[in-house]
Amino acid sequence: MPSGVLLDAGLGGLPRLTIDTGLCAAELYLHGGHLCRWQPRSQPHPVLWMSGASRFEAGVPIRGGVPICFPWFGPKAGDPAAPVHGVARISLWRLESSTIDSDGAAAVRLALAPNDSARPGMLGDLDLAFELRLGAALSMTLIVTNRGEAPLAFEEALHTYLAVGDVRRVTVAGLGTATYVDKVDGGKRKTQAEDVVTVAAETDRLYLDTEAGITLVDPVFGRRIHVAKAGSRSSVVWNPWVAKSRAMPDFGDDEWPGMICIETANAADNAVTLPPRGNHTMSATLTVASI
Ligand code: TA6
Repeated sequence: MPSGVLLDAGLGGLPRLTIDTGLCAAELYLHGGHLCRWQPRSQPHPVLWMSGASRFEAGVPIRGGVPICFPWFGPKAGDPAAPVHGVARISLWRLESSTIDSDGAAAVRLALAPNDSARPGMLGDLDLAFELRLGAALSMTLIVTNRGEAPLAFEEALHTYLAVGDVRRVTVAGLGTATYVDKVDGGKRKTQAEDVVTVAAETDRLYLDTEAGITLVDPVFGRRIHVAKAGSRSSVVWNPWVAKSRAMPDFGDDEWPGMICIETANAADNAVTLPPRGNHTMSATLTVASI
């Protein structure tokens, strides 16, 4: 491991990569390929939110950070017993490489092959790689390759949990006029009328056919987080509010004001179909600036 990068046993004894450089501090679990912490040195507050009630156990998703939803988003169509949000976040990924680049950023590559799936056969012939660059900015790239002989379809999301001072006071810009599926209102399709999204109740929206970057303005933490993306046509905005928080055992009852999910995805109408030996890349880049 290069200096500033350590592979050790983290919470629950799960293998963890700890990154501690002049640019940022970060923690990446091989379980789920799950980034749990990224904090640039310029930021007094973590950028990624983690639940204090999260479990750290094989086969169970971690609550917070950046879960990787793959190869389906939400419940699996026609298979209610399948794990919600797919198997990537509950499978053990392999560490392929970790380096420190000339600009001081850490570059890490993880891989998940069909045989690594926590549920045999549920990745089909889809092979995954996850590349991260962690410095003053954070970039995450999910690369999917179809190793099979037939076209394969999948959904995906970088289900990013952002830490905020008070979710009732943030604004989310970049989704104006987009169509969204409102999961709090029975999946009705609506159009985002306002330029900015604000949160005043349970919010669970899957925005479709949008490639726009998203800017979260947080007056309490005094910062703006921008999420630029590529290879993604869906975005999700989520806050569970009071009742849903209480219904989730791995989410603290009073934690909901401190987080919002801004997710980079391809889901529903935007699911991706890959030809044999085809590949697809989706990436999100987070930058933080004080306001
Ligand atoms: O991305 C939003 C969402 O799909 C919500 O519907 C909510 O269920 C959330 O994900 C969390 O899902 P999880 O399976 O991690 O509890």
